[in-house]
This record gives sequence, structure tokens and C-alpha cells, in this order.
Amino acid sequence: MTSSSVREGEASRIAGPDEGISLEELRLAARNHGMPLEALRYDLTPPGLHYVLVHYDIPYVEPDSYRLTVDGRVGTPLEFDLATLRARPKVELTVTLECAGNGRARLHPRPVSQPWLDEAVGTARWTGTPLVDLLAEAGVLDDAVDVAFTGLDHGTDRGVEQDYQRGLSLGDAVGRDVLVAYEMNGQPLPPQHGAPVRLVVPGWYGMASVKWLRRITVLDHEFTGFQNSTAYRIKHDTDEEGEPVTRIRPRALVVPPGFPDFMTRRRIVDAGPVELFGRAWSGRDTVSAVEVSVDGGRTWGAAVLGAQVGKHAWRAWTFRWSAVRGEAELLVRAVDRHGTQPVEQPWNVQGMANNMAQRVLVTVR
Ligand SMILES: Nc1nc2c(c(=O)[nH]1)N[C@H]1C(S)=C(S)[C@@H](COP(=O)(O)O)O[C@H]1N2
Ligand SMILES: [Mo]
Repeated sequence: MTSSSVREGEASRIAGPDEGISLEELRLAARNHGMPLEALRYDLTPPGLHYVLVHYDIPYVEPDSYRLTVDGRVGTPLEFDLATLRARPKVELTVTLECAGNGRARLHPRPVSQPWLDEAVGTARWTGTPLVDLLAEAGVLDDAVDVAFTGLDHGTDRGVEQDYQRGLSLGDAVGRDVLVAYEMNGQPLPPQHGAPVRLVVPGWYGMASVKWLRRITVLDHEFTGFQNSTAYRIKHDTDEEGEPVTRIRPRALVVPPGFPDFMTRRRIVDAGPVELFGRAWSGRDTVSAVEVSVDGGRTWGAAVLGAQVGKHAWRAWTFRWSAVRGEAELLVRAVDRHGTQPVEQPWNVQGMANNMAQRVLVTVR
């Protein structure tokens, strides 16, 4: 956990022990908003409340001049305009997306980057055409290994100039549910969510779902671009290569009960029965249980689970709390077949795939 080898002003620098959130982090937080937790109530996140993460600028794209190319290790390179993509076989999928940096701002010491608290999540209904069909039509050659996806946005990160670009293994790319999507909740994609066309990779942290998709390139070698080899890695030391960030780890969130204080957002509820409501999801499996603590993690009880909104989407849960006067600390955690959400922080250098349990402070009056 040393910060010595990371320069000031660099993304994924580790903040000093008492260092507050900087204006640079605030600027990122103001551009990239989370989903207000009260919106956990909706099966499908209403437009504008879904979280947004944009590394560089939102590109301005004229739908009429938009083109998507499929090239690299294919028999026949292809080019599509928007009308041609929309005329192809249509698939609709409800998908919970979460940013791999969710929860980062609560880590100690804090990785300096987009400072998410708990709310970098949202669930949308995406309409598009299966990626696998585009690849089949282009004719993937036998030596194909990875597929690279390139966005129309451009910037620098830690001194590396780049188009936003991510690679997927061919095996992951040909999953039936990977979509080249052009609608969100039945409307054309909004600019901030990738208009006019984006990739949607269900179950994976959001970085895989490349927005403003302009190019799909089949490679005969492993993709080693910045966003795969440097940014989205779980590292415990700055200098190590680390593990790639892939599928979404389980997480449960509760709608903070009662009403908030304006500045602190501390909750106030009346003593008596309180019905807690929340959502839980996992991109690697199905959530099999949600556990709730109303005493700061000393004891836990089981929530009642609702149906999943979709195969790749969150499920609702409820928990009856008999609130007694005084101060309470709520914690919630999701369980899947691979394990339970940690209460202690799963710290790593860039604060990736950290699914530490949510805590909510409540004054019961
Ligand atoms: N082209 C491009 N695609 C991108 C990004 C980006 O900055 N540029 N951000 C990624 C990250 S890190 C996340 S979490 C998701 C966010 O998707 P959303 O803004 O639609 O919620 O988009 C991904 N796709
Ligand atoms: Mo992200």
C-alpha cells in the first residue's frame, strides 16, 4: 500500500491518510453521477437516474454519418450504418451495469480517481443485435484470439494517449447475450450512454461495455491496450501486473429508510416497524441470499428475496426492522454461490471490484 512510486496528480495515486477529496475528484464526480439510492425502487432505472461513467469527453455523433466497422482477422471486413444495424435481428435484455470503481471513495487509503460511494449502478433494458451474428457474418478466422472494441472518444490517462478501447477474449465475445445496442429503455441511446451504438456485455463490470462503438477488430493475439493491461487490474502493489477485472461481484444496496438531513444525509425514522427495501445482484452468479444487520454488523438476519428482473439483472429484497429509539447502523450484504460480500474493505491500488458492504446511519426517534 505504498504511494511513493505514484506521482502527484496521477489517476490511481493513493491519497495521503488525511487527504480530502480534491477539486479534480469533485470535477470527475460532477461529470460522472451515480444513481440516487432511492431509485433502487424501480425495476428499470428511469432515464437520467442510471449512473454515468465517461473517461474523456462525450463525443458528438451525427447518427446519419455514423459507421461501425468489423475488421481484423475476418474473411470479409464489414461496415454498417445505423439503419442497417437496426434492421438486423433484434434482442432485448435487461441488464444491471455497475462501475468497477464503485465504493472506491470509502477505501482507506483512498485510490485517487472517480470517487464513487455506493451508487455507480443502474438497470436498463437494452435493445440491439447480437455481436456473435456480426462476427459470424464477417467470418472469424481460425487464428482469432481476442476482439478489440474501439470507441469514438479520445484522451490521455497516465501519459498514454488513446481511443477508449477494450478487449474481450473471443470466447467471451461470442456469448449469445453480448449486444451491439442502439436503444436504452425503448428510446435511442442518450449521448452519455453511448449514442448511437454501444456494446453491452451482461454480467461484466461496466468498462467492458464500450460506448460510442466505432470499430470491432478481431485479433490473432491478446489485446494489451491500456484499459485491459493497466487500468482495470486488481493490484495490491503499484508495480505488480495484477488480475484483470471481469465479472461483477455480489452486492446488495438498501434504499436509505425514513428521510434525510440535507447536509449529512443521515437518516431519521420513527420507532416501530420499518420495511427496508433494496436490490441485490451478482454478475458471476445468482444472488442466493441477502443478509441485513441493524446493529452495526454484530448480528445478521435474512431478507426476503423477490424475483430477478432479468437473467442479468438485480432482484428486489425486503426486511422487516423493528426500530427502537436511539442510533442504529444498518449493513446489508449479498451472498452468491462463490461467497458473501465482505464487511471489511477488499483494498487494492485502483479500488477496483471492491464490494464492501453498505452502511447506513439512522437516528430512530
Ligand atoms: N467509449 C467508452 N466506453 C465506455 C466508457 C468510456 O469512457 N468510453 N466508460 C466505461 C465504464 S468504466 C463504464 S462503468 C460504463 C458506464 O456505462 P454508463 O455510463 O452507460 O452507465 O461505460 C464503459 N464504456
Ligand atoms: Mo467504470
